[in-house]
Amino acid sequence: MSKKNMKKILVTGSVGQIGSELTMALRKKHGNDNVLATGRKTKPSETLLNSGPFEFIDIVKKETVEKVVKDYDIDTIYNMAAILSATGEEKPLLCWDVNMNGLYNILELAREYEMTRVFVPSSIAAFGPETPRIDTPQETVLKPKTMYGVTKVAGELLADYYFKRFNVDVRGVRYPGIISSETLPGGGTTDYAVAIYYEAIKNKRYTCFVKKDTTLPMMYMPDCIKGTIDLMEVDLSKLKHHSDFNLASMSFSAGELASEIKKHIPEFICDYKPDFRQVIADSWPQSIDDSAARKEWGWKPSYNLSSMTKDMLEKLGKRHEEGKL
Ligand code: AKB
Repeated sequence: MSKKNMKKILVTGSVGQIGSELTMALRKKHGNDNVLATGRKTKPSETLLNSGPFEFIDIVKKETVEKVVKDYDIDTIYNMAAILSATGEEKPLLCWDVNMNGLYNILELAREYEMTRVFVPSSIAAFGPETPRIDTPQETVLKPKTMYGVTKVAGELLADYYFKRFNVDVRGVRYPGIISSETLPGGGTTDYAVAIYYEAIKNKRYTCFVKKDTTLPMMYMPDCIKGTIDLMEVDLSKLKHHSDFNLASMSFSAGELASEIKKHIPEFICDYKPDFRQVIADSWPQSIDDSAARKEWGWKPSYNLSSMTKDMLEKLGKRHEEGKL
């Protein structure tokens, strides 16, 4: 590949749940030195540090992002830095600042430096209690009741505005809850669906913070990474939507998840003590219609609850045996 065609990618939030695995996947694909991992405060893992460049930036402070954009000649950004739903309810102003002012800085830099492409994640949190909860359509009511959801709807609109008004090729999906074995999520409502696996392996017990019959759309990390990169690589002419693709994989209740884990660890016990996150979960859809993503860029997930659970328990079980969990 000639230098001119070589992508120089910046990942914000690379120390986070999705960012950490996305960075490694992009490094594998585009070469370690071509993918700059960045974070705000949290110490990056050895894997991230040893495999390519890392810098501390703060997306709310535009000059810190601009410096690395210039230094590394960045032409593509995956903006994975965000405050999630539960933390967003505890710190709504911080949530607005990072998710909106941070996003604005990213989009402005993409415009000013004429970047090739930007990825901006949205979420099922863009929906609210007035949205149809089963098979939620692509075009539907967007009246979220959380600050996180408000920033996701406004973020989708802002990103699409940058596409139409300034020709910045911004793309994004509405992620469901993401389940992964490498980096724990932080501050989300769907975090229980990850914590339950860790606790099942470590203590054979978990107290879940949503009710047993709470059903939400979820996805396993390998599908999440594949979908994210596939959308970023598809030819622009194929896309009718840009920053707001519904994306689905599987839906299950907290009780069904616990039963699936019990098939592998029969002594596992899960009890339920709903807290403030129950209200958030109840305002989100149970299942999603992702036919636009399937049609426009060929989205097709591979994992279901059973294959994901087998893989999660194998991976976490191995790390536990090695004393690394
Ligand atoms: C959260 O729970 O806040 C996130 C999300 C669904 O966007 N995982």
